[in-house]
Amino acid sequence: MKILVINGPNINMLGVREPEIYGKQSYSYLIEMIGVKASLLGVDVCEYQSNHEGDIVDKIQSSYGVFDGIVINPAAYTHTSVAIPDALKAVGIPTVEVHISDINSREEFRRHSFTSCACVKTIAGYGLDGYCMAMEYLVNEYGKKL
Ligand code: CA2
Repeated sequence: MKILVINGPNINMLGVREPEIYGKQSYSYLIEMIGVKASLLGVDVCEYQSNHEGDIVDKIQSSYGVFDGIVINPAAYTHTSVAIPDALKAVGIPTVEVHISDINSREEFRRHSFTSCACVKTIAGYGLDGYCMAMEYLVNEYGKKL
C-alpha cells in the first residue's frame, strides 16, 4: 500500500511557536515519526508540504493511480478551500483528514471544515499521533483489499 501524507501552510513551522497548541516537536520530527510508523505498518509513504493551495491541488491530482490512501492536514485551507475537497473527490482516493489541535474547541472560524466531506474520517486533537492513527486506519480499512 502507498500512502501520501500532505501538510498545508505553516505546518513546516511546527515547534517554532504556539507549543501549547501544536506541541514542541518540529516538522522534521513529524516526518521521521511518519517514516517509522510506515515501516511498522509495512507501507510505502511519501510526504508533501506546501504553503500554496494550487500546489496542493496539483499534488492530489497527480496522486491518481499512484497512491492508495492519503492523509491530509490542510491547515488553514481546511476552513477556506473548496478546491482541495474537489480535488480529493475527483481522484477518489480514500483520505483521512488530520488536525493536530481539536479544531472544534477553538475559535469559531476553525470549527468548520470544508475538507471533511471529501474524507472517510477526521481525526482532530490527538497531536502528532493523529497522523499515525490516520495511517493505521487506512491500512486496516483499505490496505488488505489491495
Ligand atoms: O490543528 C491543526 O492541525 C490545524 O490544521 C493547524 C493549522 C490551523 O490553521 C488549523 O486551524 C488547525 C495551523 C498550522 C500550523 O501553524 C503554526 C502556527 C504557529 C507556529 C507553528 C505552526
